[in-house]
Amino acid sequence: MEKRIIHIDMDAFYAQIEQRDHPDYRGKPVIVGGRSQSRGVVATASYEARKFGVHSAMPTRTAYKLCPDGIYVRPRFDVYKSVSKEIMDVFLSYSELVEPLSLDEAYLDITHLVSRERTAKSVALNIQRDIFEKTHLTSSSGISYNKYLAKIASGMNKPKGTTVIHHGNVMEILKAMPIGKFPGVGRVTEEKMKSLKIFNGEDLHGWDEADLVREFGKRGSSLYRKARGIGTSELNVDRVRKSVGKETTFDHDVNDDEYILKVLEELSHKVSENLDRRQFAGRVVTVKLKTHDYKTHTKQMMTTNPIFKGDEIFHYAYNLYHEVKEPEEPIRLIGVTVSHLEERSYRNLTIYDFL
Ligand code: DCP
Ligand code: MG
Repeated sequence: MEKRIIHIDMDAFYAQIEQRDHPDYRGKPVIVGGRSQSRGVVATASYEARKFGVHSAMPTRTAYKLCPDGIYVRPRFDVYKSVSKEIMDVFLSYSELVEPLSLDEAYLDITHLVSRERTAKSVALNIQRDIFEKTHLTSSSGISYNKYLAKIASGMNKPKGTTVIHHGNVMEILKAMPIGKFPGVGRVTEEKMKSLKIFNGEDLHGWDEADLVREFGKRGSSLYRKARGIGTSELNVDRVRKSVGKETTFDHDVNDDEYILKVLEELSHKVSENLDRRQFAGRVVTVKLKTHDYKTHTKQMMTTNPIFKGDEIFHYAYNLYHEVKEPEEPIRLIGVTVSHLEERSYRNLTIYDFL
C-alpha cells in the first residue's frame, strides 16, 4: 500500500507559547528575538505581528521599524524544549516512525493506522487535538503520500490547518506554487530560476531533466522529480538519536572563564573532526557542565543551518556557556554535543528551504 505521511508543524511556535504563558500578550503582535535592537534577529513573530511584515530571521531593528508597538520578548528555550518533548510524546503515541525536523515539526508515517474506517486526515486531526489538549497550542498538519508533499501541505492553511495532497490535486497545487516556495529552492536558487524564466511549478515542469541537471547539478534531478510529485516517503527515524559529543573532566574544580572557554573551544573542534569523518552536520548544540556538587546543567540551542565547523560549534557553545554558567559556581566537567544530525550532502539546504 502507498504510504501515508503526516507533517505536523506548530503555529508561530515560540510566539504562541509566549502568548499562552502571558494572557496579556494574546491577540497582540509578539516578536520573539535575540538581544538588542542593534544586533539581534527575529526568531519568530505571532500572526498578529506578521501582518506588519515581521518575520523570522529579520533583524530586530527592522522589526521595530515595522511594528514599533509590538511586544518584544527574549526566547525561553527551556520552555520551548519541554513543549517539544510533550509534542514528541503525542507523536510517539501514534507511531514509532517519527522523524523530527526541528523543535516544532516532524514527519510521521501513519500508514499502519489508515483503514477503510479511518482516513489519514482523521488521524491528523486527532493528533492536532491531542497536542492542543496537552499543551494548549495549535498546530497545522499536512497529509500526503510522500514527505515533501506532506510538508508543503502543512504550510498551505496555517494556522490550525489540516490539508491533504492526493493524486487528484497534486499537479494543480505544484503548478501554481511560486518557485521560491518550492521545496529545495533557497534564495540563491530562486534568483537563478527567475533568471531562467522559471517563476512557478508549472514553468519548472516544462524543463527537461538533463537541462535542469546542467543548470543546477544533482539538485536538478531532484527538482525535476519534485515538479512531478515524486519524492521519498522513507523516514529518517534515528536522526534524533544521532549525536556527537565530547567532554572533559577537570582534575580540580575550576572557575576561570578564560581557561574553561579554551577547553570548550578544543572540544568544539574535536566534535567537528568527528562530524567531518562521518560527513554529518547537526542542528542542535548542547553545552553541559557539572558543578562542584555534581549537579548537571545543560542548555541547548537550535542552529539556523546545519553546522559542522569547529568555529561555528564554538560560537554556539560560547553563548550557551554564558547562559548556563553561574559566575560564582566552580565546575568540574564541561562538554559540548551536536545533535539532530543529517548527512552533509544536504547541508546547504536548511529546513526552511523545503517550505
Ligand atoms: N526559528 C528561529 N529562527 C528562524 C526560524 C525559526 O529561531 N529563522 C524558531 C522560532 C520558531 C520555530 O523555530 O517559532 C519554528 O519555526 P517555524 O519555521 O515552524 O515557524 P513558526 O512555528 O514560528 O511559525 P509557522 O506558523 O509559520 O510554522
Ligand atoms: Mg512552525
